[in-house]
Order: sequence, then structure tokens, then C-alpha cells
Amino acid sequence: HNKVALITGASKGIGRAMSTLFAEKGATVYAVARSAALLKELADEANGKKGRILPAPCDVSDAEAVESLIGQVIREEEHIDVLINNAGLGHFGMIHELTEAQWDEMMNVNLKGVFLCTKYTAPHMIKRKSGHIINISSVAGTVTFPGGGGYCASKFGLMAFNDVLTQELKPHNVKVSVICPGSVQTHFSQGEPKDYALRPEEVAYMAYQMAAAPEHIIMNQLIMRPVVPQQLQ
Ligand code: NJP
Repeated sequence: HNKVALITGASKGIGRAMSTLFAEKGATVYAVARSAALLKELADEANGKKGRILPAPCDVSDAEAVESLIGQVIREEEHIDVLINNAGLGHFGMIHELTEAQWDEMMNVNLKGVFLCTKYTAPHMIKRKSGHIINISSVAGTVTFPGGGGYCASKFGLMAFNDVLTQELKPHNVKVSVICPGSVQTHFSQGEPKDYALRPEEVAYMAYQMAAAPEHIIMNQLIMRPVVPQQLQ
């Protein structure tokens, strides 16, 4: 509570659920995504909650935009307690069928976006010797499958990034964690979401537990999957 959180990919799905939960718990949430209209709607919904949601329209793959947004947050709040790198997307198909644009989009958002938000936030956390960066990866960052060539590459890359960041920030008392969800009912997958899939609120709940853990506890990594009904196995 009374904490400042910057959550990317906040206009939909998991990021939206995390923004709502963190605001309910009293945090000031800078909600980052490209769709300004959806962010405004989300902020209005949070009216009357203990905390608040501030729309922060920004493309996380745009270095100038990210640098200027984080500068603005620091001017307004003086610090960022929690950064959640959640914005991400997947294009699925055989490697030789993926287009260059699909490949670039996944790398630009899932990897470069995480790099940029971290690059401009970490120095403030290091200076204050306090903070927490939570990366939303995927089970696709732990196991590969046909059709996941670009997506798995981006999420395995994110896992390596997360590992290095954990080691670099530990001496500065800044926590780094990663959540690897399986299938979640969001806009992420084309077609109808599977009804046994995780709900975005369930992932948000775990992210909140990580962020709100006592100072002396760090939850490094969480892999969470839905239990697939037996008749579908
Ligand atoms: O997806 P979705 P999820 N700059 O599509 C935003 C991982 N994951 O919540 O910019 C800034 O409902 C977009 O906003 P907008 C997944 O890899 C998921 O499921 O307005 N924001 C929207 O708010 C990802 O890392 C599943 O279009 C950008 C949000 O990202 C994370 O969970 C399984 C942006 C995406 O919302 C959240 O995905 C899994 C940009 N350039 C991992 N581009 C799953 N759902 O099954 C997109 O293992 N956004």
C-alpha cells in the first residue's frame, strides 16, 4: 500500500487485472499501454478504490517515450517501488512461415520493451537501495514447442535477461522476480480462450503476493499452469 507501481501492458488481460488489484490494495499505479482510451476507462473504474490508476500511454519499444515516461513518474512520485514488465505478444507458426514483421514485433515488445523499461527504472531503485522488478515471461520461456519459434526465443531470452538482472541488482537490495504462466484467458491467443485456462486475476494475485512479500523474502520464480481436465489430456 502507498506504493508506486509501473505496470506495462495494462490496457488488457493480465496487466489490467494487476493494475486493478494493486490499486485496490492502495498503490498508485502508472498503467502503461498504447491504447489511451482503454487506459482511461481502466482509471475511471478504479475511482473510489484505495489507490489510483494513472493512464500512461506509451509504446514500450520506443526508447524516447519510455525514458520520458519514467522521468515523469520520478518527477511526480520521486520513486518507483515496483516495475512489472508485462507487455508482450505472441505470433505462432512454423519458423519458415513467420513474417519478419511478426518476428520484429515479438522481439521489440517482449525483449526490447523489457530492456528499456528496466534500463530507465533500475538506476532510481539502485540509488534508493529498494525496489522490485517483476517480469512476466511464460512457460514458453521454459519449454519449447513447434510453432513457438519466435515466441519461445523471446521468452527464453527474457529468462536469461531476468537471471542476469537478478544477479546485478541483488547487491543493491533490488528484488527481481519472474512469473511463467501457462495458458491465461486474455486477448493474447487468437480464438476463444480455453475455459480451463488461468484467469488473469489469478496471475495478478500471485504478482501481488510477490510484490507485497516482507522485505526479507524474495520469491524468485513462479511457474503456474492450469490443471487441464483429464478428458482433454
Ligand atoms: O495479453 P493481452 P496478456 N507497448 O493481449 C500491451 C504473457 N503470457 O495479458 O498497447 C505497450 O490481453 C497491450 O496494450 P496495447 C504474454 O507473453 C500470456 O495475456 O493497448 N504495451 C495489452 O495491454 C505477455 O507478456 C499468456 O495494445 C503493449 C497487453 O500488452 C503477458 O503475459 C500465457 C505493446 C497485452 O494484453 C501479458 O499478456 C503466457 C507495446 N508496444 C504468457 N504491445 C496467455 N494469455 O495465455 C502490446 O504463458 N502491449
